Amino acid sequence: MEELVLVEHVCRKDPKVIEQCEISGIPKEDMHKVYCDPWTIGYDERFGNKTRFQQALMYYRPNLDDCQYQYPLDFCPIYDAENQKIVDIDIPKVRRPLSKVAPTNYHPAAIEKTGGYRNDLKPINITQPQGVSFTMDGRQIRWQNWRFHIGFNYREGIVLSDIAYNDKGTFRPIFYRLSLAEMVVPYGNPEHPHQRKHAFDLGEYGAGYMTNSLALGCDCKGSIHYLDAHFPTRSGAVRTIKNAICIHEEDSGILFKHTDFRDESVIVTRGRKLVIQQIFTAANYEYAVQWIFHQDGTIQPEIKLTGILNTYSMNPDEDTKGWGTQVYPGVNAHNHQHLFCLRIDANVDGPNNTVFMADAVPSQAPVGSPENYHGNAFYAQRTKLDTTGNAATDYNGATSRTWEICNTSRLHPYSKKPSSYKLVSREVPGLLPKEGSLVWKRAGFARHAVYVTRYEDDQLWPAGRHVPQTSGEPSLGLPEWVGDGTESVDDTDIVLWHTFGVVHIPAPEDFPVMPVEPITLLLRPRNFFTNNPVLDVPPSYSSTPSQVAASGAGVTNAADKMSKLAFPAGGCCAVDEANGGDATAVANGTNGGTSGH
Ligand code: ABN
Ligand code: CU
Repeated sequence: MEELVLVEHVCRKDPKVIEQCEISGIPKEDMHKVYCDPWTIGYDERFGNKTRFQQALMYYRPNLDDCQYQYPLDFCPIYDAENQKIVDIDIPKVRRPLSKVAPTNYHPAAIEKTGGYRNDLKPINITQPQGVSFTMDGRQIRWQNWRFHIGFNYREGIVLSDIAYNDKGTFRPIFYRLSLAEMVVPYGNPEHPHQRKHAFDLGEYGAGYMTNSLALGCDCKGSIHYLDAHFPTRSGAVRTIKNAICIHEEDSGILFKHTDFRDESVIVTRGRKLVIQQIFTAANYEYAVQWIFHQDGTIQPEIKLTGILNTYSMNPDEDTKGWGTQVYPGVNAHNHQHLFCLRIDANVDGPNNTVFMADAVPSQAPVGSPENYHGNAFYAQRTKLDTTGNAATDYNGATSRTWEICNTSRLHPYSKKPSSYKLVSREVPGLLPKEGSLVWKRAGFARHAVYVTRYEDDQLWPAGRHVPQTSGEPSLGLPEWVGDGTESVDDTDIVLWHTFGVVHIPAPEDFPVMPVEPITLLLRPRNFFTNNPVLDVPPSYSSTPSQVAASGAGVTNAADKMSKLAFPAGGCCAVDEANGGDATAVANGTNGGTSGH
């Protein structure tokens, strides 16, 4: 990151960059208004990998508080980081002068100018009057039967280790280590030099290095515990990021509920979740990485994408040819993918695990046959992924495909199926850059949704240990470890690698700053617990048929004294004519007011 900061200063003073700025319509004396986001060059065969290079994505800010991504410049200087100078400039054949369009911004002064903030929001508070329900012992946390260690490093950011669940008095191991191990953001515009835009934000920059210092009540609300992060700087000093990780609980809606339709006897139990979060800024983009733990043994990694689109300039009459979208006049936001690679170091009831792929499929027997006379039969077809080659598999939405990490030595007493954790992930686009392309070669981990390898101490980085300026020949990381595909991953110490993400075809709603887009997946216990592991969570309300018959009322164990009727007078809600409100919501004075649940 220290190296990146220098590039802008060098660009502003370089005569050839100044000349290109003048051609774009920026006078010399305005060079202080020229900005650049330096991206590591990726790989460009003209420059190779003997010297460190940055590609400088250029922008202009007419005023200090304007967002520069709305004024992209059309040329791209190449910076030699070892000699701290510009060695080349990529200049397009068709020039795109600086846009003269008025700025659009997202800061408060700009919003005030365009009509101001909406004023129909009442405060919403999260209170935990008796404090939080988790405890910390150093960096080990305990919460609702969970116990694990929260680490952090320059590259992956949050690393969770020794994850175990207390199952009726016994801590059962589930995962040895969980982390986001790599990501790649390939852009889809075929014109040179945009093929170089494919950031590996972990391996090239570091999700730890780029992590934000989080603010109470802003990045997370409620009762928060923070952990700091410490890194060496280039000079060997220590850099501390205060509040790099936040830990808090959130209400998570209904955990389970059932009403007997005969007499309306009911049980309703509310759930909560524990969130371990970091947010990192990868130049224009923000990524909020959440590790969400649920009471029922589910772990839910979730990534929230926000921040600003990477943009390029376009002329007023220019056709984006489908490779991007004009999100604001003169601003072309190129199509791209965000592909994240999770490293799941499994330890389900012990180190020896096996992965099965599960596909919901109809019976193979034809309609009218004795095995499937009515044609309705279907089942979960399980395929053992017994070698590294067989384990390289893709998502299939048509069969609701999931992957089960199993301990085949531990069968469930009822189902007779192995104790397992199931990967349920439904946002799994394939890598769109083609086989043989630069990204396909460099991001070998993204060729398939799932890989399984045998555990090795030094296999942490699926795009290779040193990612900047790798040519992809040979492909480093996962493709090397999969090898010829013959190594057994059956009933042994394994790591599952999962690549998931989104295809982002930009739209004007993503500009000038993107509302959060969440991507989520689940690691769920299956045939792991004897039965529903959250039956002992106190219900908010419970009535049995006999209680209903006796008195019509039940037992409220965990009543929420803070909840109240939205419109307590029992009449109709107030209508704010100025806001064009419609008086449709009616307070429920009888049922909501007297029944107690
Ligand atoms: N998204 C690429 C990147 C990250 C950090 C700094 C510069 C560029
Ligand atoms: Cu995006």
